[in-house]
Amino acid sequence: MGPGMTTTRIKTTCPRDCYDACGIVVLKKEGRISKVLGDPEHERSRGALCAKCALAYNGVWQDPSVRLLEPLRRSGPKGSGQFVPVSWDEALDDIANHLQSVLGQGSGSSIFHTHYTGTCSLIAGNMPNRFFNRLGATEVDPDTVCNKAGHEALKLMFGNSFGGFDPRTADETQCLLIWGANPSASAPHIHKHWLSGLKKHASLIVVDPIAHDTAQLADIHLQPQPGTDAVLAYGLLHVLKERGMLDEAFIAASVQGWEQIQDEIRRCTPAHVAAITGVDAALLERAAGLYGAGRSLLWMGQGLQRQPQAGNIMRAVALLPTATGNIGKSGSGFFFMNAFPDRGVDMDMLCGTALRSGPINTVSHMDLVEALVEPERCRVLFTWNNNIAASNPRQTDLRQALAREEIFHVALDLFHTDTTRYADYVLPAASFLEFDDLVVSYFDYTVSAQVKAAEPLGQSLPNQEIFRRLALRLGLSDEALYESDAELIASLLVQMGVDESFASLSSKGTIPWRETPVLHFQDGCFPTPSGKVQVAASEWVAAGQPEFPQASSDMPPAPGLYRLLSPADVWLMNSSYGNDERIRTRLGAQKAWIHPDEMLRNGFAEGQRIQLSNASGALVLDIHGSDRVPRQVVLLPKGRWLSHEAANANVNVLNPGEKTDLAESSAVHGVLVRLDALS
Ligand SMILES: Nc1nc2c(c(=O)[nH]1)N[C@H]1C(S)=C(S)[C@@H](COP(=O)(O)OP(=O)(O)OC[C@H]3O[C@@H](n4cnc5c(=O)[nH]c(N)nc54)[C@H](O)[C@@H]3O)O[C@H]1N2
Ligand SMILES: Nc1nc2c(c(=O)[nH]1)N[C@H]1C(S)=C(S)[C@@H](COP(=O)(O)OP(=O)(O)OC[C@H]3O[C@@H](n4cnc5c(=O)[nH]c(N)nc54)[C@H](O)[C@@H]3O)O[C@H]1N2
Ligand code: SF4
Ligand SMILES: [Mo]
Repeated sequence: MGPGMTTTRIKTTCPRDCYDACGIVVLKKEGRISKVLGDPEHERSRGALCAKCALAYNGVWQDPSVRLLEPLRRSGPKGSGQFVPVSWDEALDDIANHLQSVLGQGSGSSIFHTHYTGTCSLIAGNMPNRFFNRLGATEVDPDTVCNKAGHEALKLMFGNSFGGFDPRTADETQCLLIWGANPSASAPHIHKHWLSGLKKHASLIVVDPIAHDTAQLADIHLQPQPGTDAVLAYGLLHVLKERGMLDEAFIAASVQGWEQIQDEIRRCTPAHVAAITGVDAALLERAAGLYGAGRSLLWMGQGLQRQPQAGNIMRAVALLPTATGNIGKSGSGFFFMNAFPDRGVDMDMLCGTALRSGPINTVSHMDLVEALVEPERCRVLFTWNNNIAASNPRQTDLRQALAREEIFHVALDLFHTDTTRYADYVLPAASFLEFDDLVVSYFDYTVSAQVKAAEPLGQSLPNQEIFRRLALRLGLSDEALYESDAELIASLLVQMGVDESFASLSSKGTIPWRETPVLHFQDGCFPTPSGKVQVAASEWVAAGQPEFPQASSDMPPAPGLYRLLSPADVWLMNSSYGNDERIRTRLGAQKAWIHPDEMLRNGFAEGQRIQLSNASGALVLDIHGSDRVPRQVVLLPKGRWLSHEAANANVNVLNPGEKTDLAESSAVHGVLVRLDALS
């Protein structure tokens, strides 16, 4: 082999919004990336990327004919898709001029920005907030489109939503209860390796309306109607209490408000619960017995809390580890998200909170349309790291709002998306393969290096560099706006207590954050006002919740209506990859699934084109029968690109943007639709 054919191997990490945070190996031949693969030494990926990323990272992610290569300026009406290439200088000067004129009138808060999880790496995902904090901009609260209700509920109850069980302690568990998560789609390696390992010594219970692949792996699958989970949780508590399986000592020492829920527990007999949830009473009793017997883990999924009564549901389900003392001991605990603030990352430093001159203005994603259509309220809009036209509720209204000429819109992305179409300027972002950063898994307690494997494609730049350059055009002098990636990486490693250089971390890819497993609440102290688990507390009332969790549920859909569930798609990462040809081939036409009996009842043929509709909109697609879906439910996974669909819309055209009962978060799994055959 000649010197020109040398293959180099670079370890890096997938920074997408995914529990797995896979280790990656990039192979380079003659200085060019020849293949992006899973790292065989990484505990999760074990040599294989998930099917979607294996295609996309070797497909669109590196394809110069699909990636944005240079800044673009709009040259036709908004949304028309007409753009001309411009230089970075031209683009940044013009954008800075627009910002100057708004700032000159003292209306920093009319500069809006929406961002989320295009990349979850620490710097590219967070540092741009410094720029917006300095301008006094309005932040569209990122978590409100995903998991804010769950975070708020766990924070009110336990004082911390960012730290859950350490998966390494699972060796000591006898039971894992997965409630409203679907690892087979959203955490494919955890499903494949971790769960099958765990099943060798522990039982698996899954609570989900859909019999997905993880539910099929379970020893017990409880299949409630959506939105009935609080009643189900109380039913489990009823059985646990009857069988004397509660941890009375833990309750006495560490729980506030336990006595207030006794009536709810009493009335939730298995028969009562079965009537409301549809879960067989005997199966519920078996599940309670398994969970109550051993050290048990509880994984509370994101799907669980995208319900109208999300706050109440989360607190009711979180009663299970509380009641059984499955907290603070190895092999026990609950997990929602092991996020990086829990690993020492100083979020205020990373996001530049100190650069604000006053309190931050925020608005929920659920209220974005109102903000955009109100004259003068929003004059400049930045969208970076997300694709709101595809991911947000009220798709039709949002697209109309984005088409308003009054709003000066700057969009950053790797690709020309359904959102960038509406922008005045589209700025090309570099991909995670093209710059250094840090990745912190939200499942495992690890720290990983994201390592530059290639030069940015075309003229693209990492998010943070785009905002550094824009700050310079605005003549801003705050040093924090210009901190380099290398400086930031070094201080983040120190904050996390990682005693290694980035070079050393890069050679390993991923390291454990702590050598020994993390055990939350081991000392029995909870960072709540009372120092206890707050089952009932005035803080709940102040947050607009009842004092204690209610054994309540959503009403079943009225006759003729169906509950629409739109969770993660196996082939997509939110809306990412919806533009990859090979992935689109696998996705096929947009389709939804209902129970075979419902197919019969409606007289639908397999694959027939039907219409889903409600007051928000209508979507025409193919309908299929599946006994994995319960009656009265339609399954239609999220994430299709509008412009690649015959309907020029995806499931969010049906999403009215209803808020949860806590934290103004998305109640997208509560949407109701009707189904009609097309004549
Ligand atoms: N119906 C329905 N809708 C939902 C949900 C649901 O369950 N049902 N789930 C919601 C949830 S949980 C979430 S988190 C949101 C997610 O929604 P979004 O945050 O909009 O996520 P994506 O659709 O993946 O958009 C990320 C964009 O970032 C781009 N990107 C990738 N890397 C970079 C980068 O380095 N820089 C920049 N500038 N861009 C980059 C990608 O190309 C992509 O266009 O969707 C929500 N929408
Ligand atoms: N392949 C892939 N992976 C992803 C993503 C993706 O789009 N595609 N998105 C990423 C993001 S942003 C997130 S937030 C996570 C989300 O990943 P998860 O935490 O797995 O959450 P979801 O996929 O939204 O929904 C999980 C399950 O919740 C169930 N569910 C819905 N309503 C109810 C209910 O009322 N009760 C109960 N018990 N269950 C209910 C759904 O049927 C679904 O099976 O996945 C991440 N990983
Ligand atoms: S999206 Fe998830 S499963 Fe796929 S490569 Fe990235 S971390 Fe792994
Ligand atoms: Mo999410």
